[in-house]
Amino acid sequence: MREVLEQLGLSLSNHGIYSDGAWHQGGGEEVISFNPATEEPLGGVSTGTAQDVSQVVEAAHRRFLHWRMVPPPVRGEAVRCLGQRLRELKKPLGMLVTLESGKILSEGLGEVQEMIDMCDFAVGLSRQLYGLTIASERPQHRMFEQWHPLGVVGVITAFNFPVAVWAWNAALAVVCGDPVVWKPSTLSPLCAVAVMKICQQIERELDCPGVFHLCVGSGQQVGEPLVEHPRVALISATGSCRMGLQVAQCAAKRLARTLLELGGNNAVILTPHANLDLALRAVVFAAVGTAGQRCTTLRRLIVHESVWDRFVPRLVEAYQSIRIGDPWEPGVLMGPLISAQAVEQMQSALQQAQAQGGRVLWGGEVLSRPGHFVRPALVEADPQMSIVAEETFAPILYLIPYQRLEQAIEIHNSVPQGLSSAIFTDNLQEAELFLSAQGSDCGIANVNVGTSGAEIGGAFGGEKLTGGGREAGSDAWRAYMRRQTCTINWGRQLPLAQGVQFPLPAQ
Ligand code: UN1
Repeated sequence: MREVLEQLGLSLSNHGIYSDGAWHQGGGEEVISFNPATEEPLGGVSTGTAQDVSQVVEAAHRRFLHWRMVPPPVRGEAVRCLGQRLRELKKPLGMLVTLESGKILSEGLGEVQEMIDMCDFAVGLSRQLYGLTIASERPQHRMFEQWHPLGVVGVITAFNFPVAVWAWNAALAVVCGDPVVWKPSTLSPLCAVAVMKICQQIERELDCPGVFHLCVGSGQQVGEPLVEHPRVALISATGSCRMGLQVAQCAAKRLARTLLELGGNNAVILTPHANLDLALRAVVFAAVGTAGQRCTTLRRLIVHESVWDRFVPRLVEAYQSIRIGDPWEPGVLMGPLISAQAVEQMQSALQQAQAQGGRVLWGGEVLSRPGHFVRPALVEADPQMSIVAEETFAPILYLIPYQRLEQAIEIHNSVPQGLSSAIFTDNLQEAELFLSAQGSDCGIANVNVGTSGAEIGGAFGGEKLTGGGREAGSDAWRAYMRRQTCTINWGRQLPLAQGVQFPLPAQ
């Protein structure tokens, strides 16, 4: 463990503020990061205050005034170097993700790969920040759109993807001309410090200090001042719906832009035409992967009553075979939850489910060993149960029977969140209905692919209480730029749009 930390330039006590190419202590208290699998401390990180946030944002803004004029492909070079360094450090950084977040090593490495993919994508994009050319209705006029850098981007991330979600935002923002100020979760501050040490090297090599910034601290001490700061043009926040509502309200006071990626309550519909072998593997990965702590985690399985008896016993058997333990051990598929509080929340949700008429088919117990370990739970449920409409950030899968596909879709869409969704079927009509405008109401809708594990090439995000933001691939970059519509008159007349006449009296 110590070698991993050393390889990444971390010590037992680290500065949590990085700004203008230098590390600072900040005025807040130190947070200690714990390994959720052992409850042992991994290291401490100092935190910032509102005053530190202000200084960091001002520094980022000063850099913005210069960075916005650097040609995008040259800005892309910083991201290309970041991707290169991440390739070299994939193993130790993946291991640190595992140590700090508790996800299994393959997923820790996958998360670093997601950063690398995002860097590659953004480098290509640095030559493709295209604007439209528009046909003008006026003679000898040319109309077009161009995209300019927006300003400082504040990025608030959660513990469950302690590095990848920052990369979704940072890789795009930097290419788009926006310096980034990162507020990571205080549950995974070491990952953020490690990433920022890599950024520091790149800023030195390319002589561009001030592009990447970090300010570790709580929501109240660092998050709120960041969202309130008038120089922060865009706040990209990932976390609970509750947190997102606060961010949105606070940002709305100064009409700042937000990009919100909040809670999910993702479902799979399993039809009579599903390939059950395929579905079984997909369901278990989506429900149990990352110990049920992804925003894309499968939380509701809506099963046709004709397949219930063939599928559910196999699912219980698969759950029984899942190895739970130290996430760095080969063969382990499920690590711990992030904290004792997460374990309590899971227990409380299971109690509520039972009180509301749900039946626990398997699992849910807390394991008596150090670390926050639980057994994943399968609960037979009714869609009317209020707990089913909530996102509990833990491995609880509610199983709900249905008779008609239209009814399944109604159940599917009946929750307040709208992130990810999937149908398992080999029937074309069923698949297309699910993807149609009267099908899934989510930002992500899959056929024969689970709800989690999206590639970065697509735009990522969801509707309703999930917040409506889109990050990562496709045209998500547009959120990090401002659009300018330009009209040039290259003639010697002044024709007005819509045929309006406005003759001045002869002079
Ligand atoms: C999250 O949990 O906040 O699609 C992000 C997925 C991952 C990203 C999850 N690529 O599951």
